[in-house]
Amino acid sequence: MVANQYGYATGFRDTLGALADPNAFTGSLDLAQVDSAWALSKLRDMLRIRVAEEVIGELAQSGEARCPCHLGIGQEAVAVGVSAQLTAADRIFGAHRSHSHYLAVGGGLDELFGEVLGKETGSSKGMGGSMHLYGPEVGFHGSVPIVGATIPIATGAGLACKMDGAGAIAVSYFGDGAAEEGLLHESLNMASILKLPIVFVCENNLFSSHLDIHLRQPQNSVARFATAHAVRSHTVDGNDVVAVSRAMDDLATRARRGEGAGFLEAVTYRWRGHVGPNEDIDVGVRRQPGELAAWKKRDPVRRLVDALVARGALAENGAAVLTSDIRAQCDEALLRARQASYPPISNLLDFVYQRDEQ
Ligand SMILES: Cc1ncc(C[n+]2csc(CCOP(=O)(O)OP(=O)(O)O)c2C)c(N)n1
Ligand SMILES: [Mg+2]
Repeated sequence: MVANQYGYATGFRDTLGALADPNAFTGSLDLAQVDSAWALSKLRDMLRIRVAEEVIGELAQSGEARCPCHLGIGQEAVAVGVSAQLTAADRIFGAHRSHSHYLAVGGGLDELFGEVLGKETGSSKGMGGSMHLYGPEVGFHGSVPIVGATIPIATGAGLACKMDGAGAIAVSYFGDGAAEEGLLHESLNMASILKLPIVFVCENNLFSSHLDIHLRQPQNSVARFATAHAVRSHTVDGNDVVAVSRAMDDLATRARRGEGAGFLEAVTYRWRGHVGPNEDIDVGVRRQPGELAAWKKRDPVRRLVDALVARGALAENGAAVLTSDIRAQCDEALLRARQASYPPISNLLDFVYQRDEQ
């Protein structure tokens, strides 16, 4: 029995084992079966997300971004590995920490920064902010701040994909905290019984706001909920883009073939606090000293860079060159977002209520 900080025995069982241990999986990625061009393109995608989120962190720090910003720095391999198996015909739904989900399927930097700054050029026309991203042209059908809220919508989209019969799938991204919402369990049951083409992707970063999973759940692997609903699942190192992509390949392929829903649990860790740019504070609570430093050794970007350099597919300074190139693209997109207009006040109720066409 483990006694938690409130002094009661939780009966907590560590079912993730090494996957939840930041000292494991710290070496360079195994690229034995992986094409260098593929790995390089995934590295570019991950760096684009990381640098864009660093920019958003700066905007939050300076107060220029006035919406709450939830950064997923450290978790980039999940969205990039999952998106490697998706097309724009698929229907992807995110949540409050979804910059990566949007960018990984090809969402634009202009639309992202525009939205974060509340400008008309934003992906939701500046009416939503960081937690309301939308890009149906790239398959991203929306993110919302209410924890778990998009899970049943994605399940409905899975039903629509099945009725369309064109081989598209739905994807629902959510966190380990959302696994505590009833919505997930109803959705898993429906997806299972109707054999829906949907993949539930749980980014298990071991925290919901400032609360460690061992204070909230009796076990730390959430894939047990999929098993309970007879949904096929994989639990993988979410900081390994190859492992995520392979697991997603299996689940997405089966869903497209009519074999029903899948559940991907990707174990990862966010480097910043729950909301905002700080590394050391989670919603006013100090983070465990040393834990972040330990998790940074499992950096999904550095591990891929090391593997590519060892193979001779990337120069020693290759990642630095890529990073400064992406930073320049981000700076240009940010300049355009700064120059764009705010939506006029007369648009305030647009997109809130359905208007009857007379
Ligand atoms: C229904 C609901 N309850 C609580 C909140 C407040 N809240 C926002 S994010 C969050 C943590 C969610 O944790 P998780 O699902 O693990 O996602 P993560 O933040 O770790 O990415 C909470 C409790 C909310 N937005 N909606
Ligand atoms: Mg979480």
